[in-house]
Amino acid sequence: VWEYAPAPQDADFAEVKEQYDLFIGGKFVEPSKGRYFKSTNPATEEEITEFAEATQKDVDKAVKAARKAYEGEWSSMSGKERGKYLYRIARMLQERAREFAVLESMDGGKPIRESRDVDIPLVAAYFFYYAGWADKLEYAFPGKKPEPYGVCGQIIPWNFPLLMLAWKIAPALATGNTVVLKPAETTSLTALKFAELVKDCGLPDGVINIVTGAGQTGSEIVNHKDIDKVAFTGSTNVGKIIQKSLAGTDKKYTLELGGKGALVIFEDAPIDQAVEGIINAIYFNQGHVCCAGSRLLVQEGVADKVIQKLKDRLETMIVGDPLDKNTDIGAINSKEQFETVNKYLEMGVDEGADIYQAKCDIPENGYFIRPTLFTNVSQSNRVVQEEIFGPVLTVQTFRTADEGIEKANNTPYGLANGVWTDKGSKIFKMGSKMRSGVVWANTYNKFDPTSPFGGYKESGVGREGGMHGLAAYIKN
Ligand code: TXE
Repeated sequence: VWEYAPAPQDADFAEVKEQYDLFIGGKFVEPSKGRYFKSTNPATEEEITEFAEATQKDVDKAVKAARKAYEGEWSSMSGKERGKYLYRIARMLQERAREFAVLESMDGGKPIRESRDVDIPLVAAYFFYYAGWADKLEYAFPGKKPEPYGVCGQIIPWNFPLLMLAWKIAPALATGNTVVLKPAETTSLTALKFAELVKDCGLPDGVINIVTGAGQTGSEIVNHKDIDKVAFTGSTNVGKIIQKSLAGTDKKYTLELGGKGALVIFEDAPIDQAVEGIINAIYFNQGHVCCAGSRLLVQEGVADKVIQKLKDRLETMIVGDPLDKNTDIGAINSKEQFETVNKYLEMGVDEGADIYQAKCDIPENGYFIRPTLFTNVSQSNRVVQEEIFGPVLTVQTFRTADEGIEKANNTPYGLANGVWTDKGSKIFKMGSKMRSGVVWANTYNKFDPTSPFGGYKESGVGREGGMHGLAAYIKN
């Protein structure tokens, strides 16, 4: 739980309109072709609302609005003034935290306990953090004249909708850029609610533009000639497409892509604490986490004990209604992702793994998957190598630290890993030898605005968060 004291709530309910337009130049405008697409609640399969489908023409309009804002009032504004807007956004988010949390859970399927205690408080925290940098850029980058890129195109995924928006928008604005952001098609609701908040906060028109749509809209943003920088979070496949299309242009880019994090549990680890760590690492947000710890590597001497404790713990987990405060695992984000995860469950069995699923009840409707373990897997199995992005953990054993390191590093990804041990020396060894942007020790999935985050290998290019995240929005 983030330590900022929550501000008083002024929204007791979460209002959802029947239809949402695009947010361009400070106004809500209809999409040029008049097309909208439906958005459903993955826990009930009921339609929630409709979002506008932005075409090339709409993206162009948004980029022009962002350019106009960049060349107008925004670029001549002092850092201190820009910071004031970011502080204001952060405060307004806190005031409406409950409403945002409910909408995030309805639209995306994550348990309300997580959106209330993790997502939304962190969203505010990132805005506060970058607000603080806005008037201190010359101290952050001594000897430089920190200049923004101009207009940034930002494309975000569906696993942490509002948090990814904050990771993108807060540092871009702190450094004086303007943005055109596209939320994911299954989770655009809180981005549009955020647009309403932006309108209320008096930010100059065009500094933030939100366009909705599917991959095609994203591609129009990436390839628009007047975009100076692209920031993308999503699948490694799409990241590669974006990287290829930017090759040969002078656009800058950061890519936050997939992962297949390893949890290395040594025999000297506090076992009960490690089991809780594993639960948090893989079942948080239904496993829709790019840095999820989806591969357990447990030292042979304690393997049976850890696996048994893990199975017992799975039986206590509650899978179901995301809006129920007791729920541990909510709904899989979309029908498509539900099918993907189920495909991997079948694949694991076909590859010869033993499957263990908690025996808990799950609702009849909606996209729910019981927490799952695969034991008896080998390193080359696709369920060990590929990002499943669901509540599915593979279990392997190792004997020596070097074998643990070798297995941890043996996937195409390198975003995050974790280590559990009583020995500081092992933490240092694993921290320096495991090839990933983050290595957590005796904990997992801990986020803080001051810490940089990003991947090695196919997990991405560049860093977000902290001063690194600020540097990603200024010219070298
Ligand atoms: O992601 P996409 P998908 C992984 C995860 C998941 C898989 C598929 O393994 O199972 O990806 O998810 C936009 N040009 N992750 O297909 O397509 C899209 O509209 C520009 C991991 O939903 O990458 C959305 O806004 N943009 C990941 C965003 O990209 C394009 C988070 C992400 O969608 C585009 C999400 C294009 N050609 C999925 N095509 C993580 N690492 O956090 C799509 N988009």
